[in-house]
Amino acid sequence: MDRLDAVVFDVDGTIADTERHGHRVAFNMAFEAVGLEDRWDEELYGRLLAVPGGKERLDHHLASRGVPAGERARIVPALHERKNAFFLELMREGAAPLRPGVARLLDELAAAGVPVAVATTGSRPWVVELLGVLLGEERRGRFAAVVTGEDVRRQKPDPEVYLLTLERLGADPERTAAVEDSEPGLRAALGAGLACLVVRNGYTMGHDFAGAALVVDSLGEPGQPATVVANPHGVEVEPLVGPSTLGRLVAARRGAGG
Ligand code: XBP
Ligand code: MG
Repeated sequence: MDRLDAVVFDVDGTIADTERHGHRVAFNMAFEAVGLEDRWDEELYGRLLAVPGGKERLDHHLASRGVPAGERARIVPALHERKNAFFLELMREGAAPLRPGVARLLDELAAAGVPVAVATTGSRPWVVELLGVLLGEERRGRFAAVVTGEDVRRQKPDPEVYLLTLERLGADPERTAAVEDSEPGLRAALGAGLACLVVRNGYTMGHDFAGAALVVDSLGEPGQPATVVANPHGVEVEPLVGPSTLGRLVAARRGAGG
């Protein structure tokens, strides 16, 4: 297998499809809990996802309907905390299960001795908890680094979260792969020099994934192979995307001088 220093996983939309029935519903529950009339339907939330960070998304939305900055500064932090609590409740109830192939890939990477990490815009109060809810304590313990939106000054598409993750891993970006779901996530990974595998989802289907080393609709599970959407390096893709495919992506990107 081509050498892999590490694989860095995004969370929202990648490990689980958390946005549509997780975060979005939790934001609406928080609005209701504090007596606000706002509700984000699936279409509006899809547009609001262009704003990285839940607090920033709330501030952007409230500003768009004329809430003064001072009032926003007063209500957004508490509103976001309420959302995070509702979000974890929803996820514990199974609102957004693990995406196909995530647990399998993590287990295969562990068996191959490849370190893994998380780099997410999401907030630490729920990220670490959610990894345990979705993956179990043993798999959660395998992440050598969990870097969240609180740990950086600039959110994706800025590469800061990936640069910090590489630093904590002591990994060579040219031998590290990222697994992402969205264009901002892809841009952040590319900006830090990683080869990026994109696993599209309903909200990111139409994003521009130029620069991705491979785009699939799923990592693949037995009986449900990965569907390749774009394979610019023409690498051999296992029907169940595993460490070998990721190693080939990293080698191909290095060979292409990307
Ligand atoms: C996705 C995000 C996050 C979530 C909401 O992060 O942009 O803001 O939508 O989580 P990623 P917070 O895909 O990088 O995991 O409310 O905690 O920001
Ligand atoms: Mg994401």
